[in-house]
Amino acid sequence: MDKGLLRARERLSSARSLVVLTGAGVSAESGVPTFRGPEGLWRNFRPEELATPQAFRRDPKLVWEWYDWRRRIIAPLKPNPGHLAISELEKRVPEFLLVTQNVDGLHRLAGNAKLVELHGNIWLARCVAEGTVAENRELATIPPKCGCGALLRPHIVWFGESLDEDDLKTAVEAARNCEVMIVAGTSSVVQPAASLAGLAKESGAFVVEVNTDETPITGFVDASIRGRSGEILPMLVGGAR
Ligand code: BV8
Repeated sequence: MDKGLLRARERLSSARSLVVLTGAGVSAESGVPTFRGPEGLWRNFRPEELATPQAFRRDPKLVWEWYDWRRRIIAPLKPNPGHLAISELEKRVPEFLLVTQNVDGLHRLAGNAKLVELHGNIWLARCVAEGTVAENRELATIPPKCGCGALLRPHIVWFGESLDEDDLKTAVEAARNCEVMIVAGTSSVVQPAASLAGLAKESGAFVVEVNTDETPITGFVDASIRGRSGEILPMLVGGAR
C-alpha cells in the first residue's frame, strides 16, 4: 500500500477532529463535469465567464441556460463511493466538518449533515430584490422569476462575490483546530477555499491530499496520494476507528 496512504490511515485511526475539503474531482466520480477539466466547457464558454454577477446582469437567460444544463446532468446522478466514505467519516470522527466547494448537493444525498457549502447550492434560488432563498427544482421559465416579479438567481457564490461570512468563519476555525485535514478532488486554485489547507498545515494538522494530479498544495502537504477519490477515500476510511 502507498506509504502516504498508510501514514494517513494511521493518523486517521487516532484523530479526534477531522476536516474534509472537497472539490469537483469528488463529484467527477459520479459523472459531474469538473470545472477545469476538458469537459468543463459549455457552448465554448469557460465557467469563469458565466459564473459572475456581470455575466448575469448582462444576460440572465444565458447564465440560467448554463445552470439548467448542469442541473439536468446532476439531477439523476447518485453519490459515489468517495461521497459515501466521507459520510462514514462523519459518523466515526467525533469532531468533523465537511467543507465543500461543490454546488451539486451530492454530499447531502450521501448523508453528510455537518457540512458547509462554501460556494452555495445549485438547487437553491435567491430573489434578487428580496434576498429570500428557496429550493427550486423546476425552472418554470428561463430566467425564472420570484412571486414579487423580480428575477431569481442561483444561490451560488460567483467569482468576484464574497462568500457567506459565517460559512467562511466556520471553515477557517475548523481548519485551524483540526488534527487531520483531507483535501480531495480540488485544483486548489480558487480562493479563499484554496487557503484552508495551508491554514491547517501551519496550525499543526496532518494534511492529506487525494487527487489524480499534482496541485499547488502538493508540495507542502504531509501526504499526497495520487489516485481517484472514489477509490482512495474508501481506503482512508478503513483507518478511522
Ligand atoms: C472572493 C460557483 C472576495 C460557480 C465557484 C479578480 C476579481 C475578483 C476575485 C478574484 C479575482 N482574481 C482572483 C479572485 C479571487 C477568486 C479566485 O479565486 N479566482 C481564481 C480563478 C484565481 N475568488 C473569488 O472570486 C471568490 N470570492 O474572492 O471574494 C472578493 C470579492 C470581490 C473582489 C475581489 C475579491 C469566489 C470564489 C467562488 C467562485 N465560485 N463556484 C458555480 O459552481 O457555478 S468556484 C468553482 O471552482 C467551483 O465551486 C469549484 O468547486 C471551484 C474549485 O474548482 P475545483 O472544485 O477544484 O474543480 P477543478 O475542476 O478546478 O479541479 C478538479 C480537481 O479534481 C483537479 O485537481 C483534478 O485533478 C481533480 N480530479 C479530477 N477527477 C478526479 C480528481 N481527483 C480525484 N479523483 C478524481 N476522479
